[in-house]
Amino acid sequence: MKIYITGSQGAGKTTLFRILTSAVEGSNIWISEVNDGRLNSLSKIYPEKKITKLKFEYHDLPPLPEGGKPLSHYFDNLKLSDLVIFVIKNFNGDDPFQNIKSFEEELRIMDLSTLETSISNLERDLKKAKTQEKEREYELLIRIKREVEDGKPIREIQLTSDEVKFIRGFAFLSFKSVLYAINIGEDKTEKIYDGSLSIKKKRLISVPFSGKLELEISQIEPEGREEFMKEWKLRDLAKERIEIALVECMGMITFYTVGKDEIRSWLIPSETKVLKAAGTIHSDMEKGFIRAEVISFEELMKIGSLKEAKEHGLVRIEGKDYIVKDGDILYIRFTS
Ligand SMILES: Nc1nc2c(ncn2[C@@H]2O[C@H](COP(=O)(O)OP(=O)(O)O)[C@@H](O)[C@H]2O)c(=O)[nH]1
Ligand SMILES: [Mg+2]
Repeated sequence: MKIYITGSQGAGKTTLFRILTSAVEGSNIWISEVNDGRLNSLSKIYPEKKITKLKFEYHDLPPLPEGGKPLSHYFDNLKLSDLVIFVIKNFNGDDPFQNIKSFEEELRIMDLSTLETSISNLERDLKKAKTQEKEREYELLIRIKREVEDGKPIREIQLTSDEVKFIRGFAFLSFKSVLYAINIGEDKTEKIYDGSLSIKKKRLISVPFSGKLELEISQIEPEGREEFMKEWKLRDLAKERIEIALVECMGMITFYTVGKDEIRSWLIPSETKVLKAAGTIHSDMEKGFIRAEVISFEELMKIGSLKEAKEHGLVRIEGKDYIVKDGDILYIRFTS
């Protein structure tokens, strides 16, 4: 997963980049392991097994060009990401909702220009030779353009899976997942938890954080953190809070495998069938799939071990069409 961090000068991009990674001073790209609390709990049950965490690649981008400088080059670069984090400086009184509105509008303006070019290219093609396929594409782009003009980001437009496949090639910006990270500075940390700054829409999420303070806390040894967190009324770590939101913002869920010597987390799109999930572990598991043995993370924690869970009949047997839930622990039976 490539995650690009953008925003205006001084918003706290580099501060956030350093909260999310252990990047050395001066670097602006870093691959960082995701801190998953559930994975840590599983490793307490199986201390002898190796843990394999998810990894995200973070890019600390230069600030957005300001003062009427051309933006298209900068935005073209954003197209290469899987998700964009837009950092908002809220600690000088900026209205975060206004900031979100402006950036969303910028994304739509860029898409409109892509749409206009693509539509006129298609018109030219259609004049030369009409095909049903080209006509359908043309109709689709016209429909999308109308909705974008009406102020809708492409991620909110109703599209069939075939339509989604077709538009992927355009890398539309308002189709991307965007996480708005609102830097509240030293303002009351209650604002992180009271929901007043939290938005949750389809592939658009906002998460408050306190840049300077939470960077300092992330740099304290784990044993000493609790005291500071209590003092500042922080219930979680910014890295974990934001990573959970990132996964949700991408429309993904996490499942786990507990193997002979490894505990591992995996990302899949929500609403994925277990057959496909098996395929993300290994293509042989999808090909030779027999059944899945499933238990939720909460149930496993309650009973304490997989062995006990099996004895109590808490491990369910599921067929290939089972829809994997966030937090499921899967064991795939397959023939090779
Ligand atoms: N007071 C205060 N300053 C902050 C906070 N977060 C970042 N800063 C400061 O704002 C300045 C710009 O932050 P930086 O992360 O480099 O912003 P960037 O330009 O977006 O990369 C730095 O001096 C930071 O120390 C915060 O929560 N409170
Ligand atoms: Mg910076």
